[in-house]
Order: sequence, then C-alpha cells, then structure tokens
Amino acid sequence: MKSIQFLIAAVAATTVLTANAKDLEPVPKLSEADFGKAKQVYFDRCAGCHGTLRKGATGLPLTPDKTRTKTVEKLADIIYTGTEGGMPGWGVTGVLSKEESTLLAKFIQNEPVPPPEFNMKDMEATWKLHVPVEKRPTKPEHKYNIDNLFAVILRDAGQIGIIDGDTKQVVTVVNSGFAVHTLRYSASKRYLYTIGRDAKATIVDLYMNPPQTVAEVKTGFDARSIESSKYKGKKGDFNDKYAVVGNYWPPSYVILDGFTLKPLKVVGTRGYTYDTQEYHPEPRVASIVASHYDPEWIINVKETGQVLLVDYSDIKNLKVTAIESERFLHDGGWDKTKRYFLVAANMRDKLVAIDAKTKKLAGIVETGIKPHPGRGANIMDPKFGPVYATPHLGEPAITFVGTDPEGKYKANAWKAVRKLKTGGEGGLFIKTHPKSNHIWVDHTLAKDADATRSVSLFDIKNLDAPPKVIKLGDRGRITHMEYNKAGDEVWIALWDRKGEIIVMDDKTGKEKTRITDPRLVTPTGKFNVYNTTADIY
Ligand code: DHE
Repeated sequence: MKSIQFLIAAVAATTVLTANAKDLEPVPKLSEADFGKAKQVYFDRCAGCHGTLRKGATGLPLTPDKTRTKTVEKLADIIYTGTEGGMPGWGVTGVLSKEESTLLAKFIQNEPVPPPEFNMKDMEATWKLHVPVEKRPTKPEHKYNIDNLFAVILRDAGQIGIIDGDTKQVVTVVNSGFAVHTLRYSASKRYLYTIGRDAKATIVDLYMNPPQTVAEVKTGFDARSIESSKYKGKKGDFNDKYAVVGNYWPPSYVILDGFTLKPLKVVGTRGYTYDTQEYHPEPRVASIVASHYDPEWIINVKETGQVLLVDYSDIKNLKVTAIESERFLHDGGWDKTKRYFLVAANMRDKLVAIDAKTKKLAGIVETGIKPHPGRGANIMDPKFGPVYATPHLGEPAITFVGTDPEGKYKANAWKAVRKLKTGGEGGLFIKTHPKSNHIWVDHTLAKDADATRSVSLFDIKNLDAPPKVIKLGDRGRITHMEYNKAGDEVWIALWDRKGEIIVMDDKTGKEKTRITDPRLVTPTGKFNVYNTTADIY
C-alpha cells in the first residue's frame, strides 16, 4: 500500500516537472514491483554517497532536473562502468547486471520519494534488553586480556567477530545490524557498541564468557556512527553513561542509555547549510567522537557543514555549539594531543580542524582529491613536526597537515606540509602507532585490481623514499589496518566472502600469520580495545 502511495506521489510530481521542462528526457514509467526493487538497490548501493533524497554529498546530486538531461542508456552506462571521479562501476565489479543498471537509471529519472520518519515510539518498540544490568557479571568471567581483544566487522554476515589478540583465536561471533559499519568501546573498555547501516545499535558485554549482546535498539532506517560518553572530571563522571547514534535517515542523532541502549532523546539535524543558508531536508550525521575536554560529543553534519559540539551533561537542557566549517563532512580523528579533531569535507577536497578546548574552528586546509582519513594517523614528521595524515579517494596520495598551532611548529599549523605518492587511488584508511616507525595505507577502491589487493608501507624515518607496495592476495580487496596493543603487529582485512585477517610484523613489514575461520565473512574494520578506547592512531 505504502509503495502505491509513493508511486502516485512520484508520478504526480514528475508530471509537473515534465510540463515545465521540455528539454529533459521523459520520465520512464516503472511498474510497482520494479520501482520497489530499484528503490531497495538505490538504498543499498547509492544512498550512502548520493543521499536518500538524491541531493548529493560524496556523490553528485541525482535529482530528475540533473538525471533527465541524460538518456537512460547513458545513465545505465555510468552506473555499470563507474566514473573517473571515483564512483565504482557497479556492473564491472560484478554487483549489478546490465538490466539492473538500466532499472536504476530509470528510477533516478523519477522523483525521489522520502522514506517514512522514525520517532521515539518506533525506537522504543524495537528496544530489547537481553540481559539487565543487575544480571551481568561484576568482573570478567574469562582470562582473555581485554585490552588486546579485537572486534572485527563481518560486514555481509551482519556480525562481529571477537578475536583474542594474544592467541589469534576467534573467541566468538555475535549478531549485529545489517552491514554493520563501525564500532566503538565505552570508556571503561567493558562494552562494545556496534551500529549497522539499518540503524540497529547493539551493545556487547566483554566481561561475559563468551562476550554477549546485552541490548539492542533501532534508531532509524539508516545510520553510520556510534560513540559513547567518555568524560570524567570536574563536571561529573559520565564514563559509559550514554551512547549516541548518528543517523542518515531520519537525519538526526539519538542519545541512548550507555548500559541498556534505552532511547532517551532524539534530536533532528534538518536545517540550513552553513554557507548559502539554504534549507536542506536531509543533513545526515557522519562521524561522531567523544571530546576529552568536556562532556561533549563532536557530531559532524554532512550536508550543512555544521560541526555540533553537543554537551551531554544535562540532556534535558541540551547545549549545542554549532561551528560553521565546510560541506559534506565525513570521517575524521583526533590529532596527537586529542585537542583538535580533524574531519574530511571530502567533496571540497579539504580537512577541517575543530578545537575541542576553545570550541571553535581551528583551520581548514586543502589536501587533495577527496580526502578519506578514516580516523587518520598522527606522526612526528622529522622536518615538519606533529602532523596528521590522510589518504585520498581521488588520487594516489597521502597528505600531512601540521597540527601544532601553539608550539615550535606553529608556522605549519593547518597547512598541507607534505604529500607522498601511494600505490593507488581509492585510499580509505591509514594507520600508525606511537611505537612504530611506519605508516600503512590501503587503496581499497583503486581501479587497478592489484592496487586494491595491496598496501603501501612508508618509513617515517625516510619519507623521501617511495613506499613499499605489498601485495597481499589475489582475491577480494585489502582494507583497514589496526595495531595490537603493543604496537608491533598490524592487522589487515582481506575483504572477501572467504575473509582473512592478515597479521603483519610492523618492524619488518613481513607477514606473520593469517587468521582464517569460516566465520570471517567479509571482514572490514577491526578495532583493538585498548587503541580504540584511547584514540591511538
Ligand atoms: Fe564507511 C567509517 C560513512 C562506505 C567501512 N563510514 C565511516 C564513517 C562514516 C561512514 C560517516 C565515520 C564513522 C565515525 O567515525 O563515527 N561509509 C560511509 C558512507 O556514507 C559510505 C561512503 C557509503 C555507504 O553507503 O555506506 C561508506 N565504509 C564504506 C564502505 O564501502 C566500507 C569500506 C565497507 C562498508 O561497510 O560498506 C566502509 N566506514 C567503514 C569503516 C569505518 C567507516 C571500517 C570505520 C573506520 C575507523 O577506523 O574508524
């Protein structure tokens, strides 16, 4: 029934457009079944970059005034083969058939149909408390070294693997949301929080033997970020007290009880772009981090370019500092001192630096084509001092940005001081560790298959030398690096149905071992408990 209403709305809207826009291609008619199928494919494959309402973000706008300037054949060809700008070829990578690409092309020439809203009542109906707090153990029930556990996203399985970093054994696998996207730990390191693309959040108790999901809730239809409260100081003890989810749809953030995930407060992010001050109906929440200075989260709103510092010390009287920055905010991480948060405005080729202490914009710097830092990497550049590094989706390069505005290297602050060539474009993640002399960079989304299966390894003591490009396999893609607690091993995912975790010796750059297990389906991000909680990267 709902989809019929969508169809009627779509047809009505497009009739008006056609009457006023003679030069545009006609609106293709789709049966209800085809419309529904295309809507699902669009949501699964395209909405992340182009937006549910197709207003554009990491990808171009796909509203009918744009898409109907091209023929169905041309659009289907772009969808099938990809673009120079970095859009994957969904056909050539084997995800979509020619027919599905054509169906999608027709779909995007129709008016977008907004998905339904999702209110507190809807969230409460999905909330499940599997193990109440009083029934949970008071101390670890096992002998694993919690600091060196790794939680690994098993994307297509909708699961999380918990792996013991000391023995490399898979301790357990727990269910999570659909295509789970990212993970964080509570300040106490006891709880693991997960968020699926379907906006299902779960909390796993690492004290239990084996670790077990103790609560879950759905905060919307589409989400990418989750974080906990990590402040203990003069303003109170908020360790573990709250969690927060950043939704893509409905555009909002949702504050949850940190122990039970009971939804407490939902705050919409619809509003005006920071620069042109135009209303945007879908400003999605991208990355979120917990401040170390105050009981605050740094919440990055993609489409409006506003960075929100949300004070969670009194959620009934929420104080929000909205900092104007740059548009299409995406992912980011702390500088070495954890005072400055650097976040990519990837469609503007920039990194934005936010000062968590003064609660102001510290700087904006152009780094290259579509920076994508993940959480980035902090090193001491022998020439330029403390720098934060990011890879790029659109070019084979990492760029270092000076992060020392009050010290010896202040002249370099918020400037791109060094750019190094990597083994491929399509870089998603970069990693280092305070005890390491290396920087590891992936090229997961490169066009060249060999590049997607390799990592670039830089020697921090000899940055003038090209990186070692290390090929790690002949199938799948290589993505996302994480160090063990000691900082002498790097774990890398072979992202494939038959996935593996490749453990590299950081000192020698040689492979140490591979963790293989039939349960390791499509591993992507992996998060060491100690390093993630302490923001070490
Ligand atoms: Fe991600 C982080 C959004 C595609 C794997 N991804 C993030 C964050 C955001 C985001 C906002 C930051 C979360 C935070 O720190 O709070 N990602 C998006 C998208 O919108 C996009 C472009 C398209 C989509 O529809 O999802 C997208 N991401 C991908 C992938 O294709 C990856 C490789 C596999 C997947 O899950 O689909 C992927 N993203 C990741 C990972 C992180 C991440 C592993 C966490 C990295 C970290 O070290 O913190």
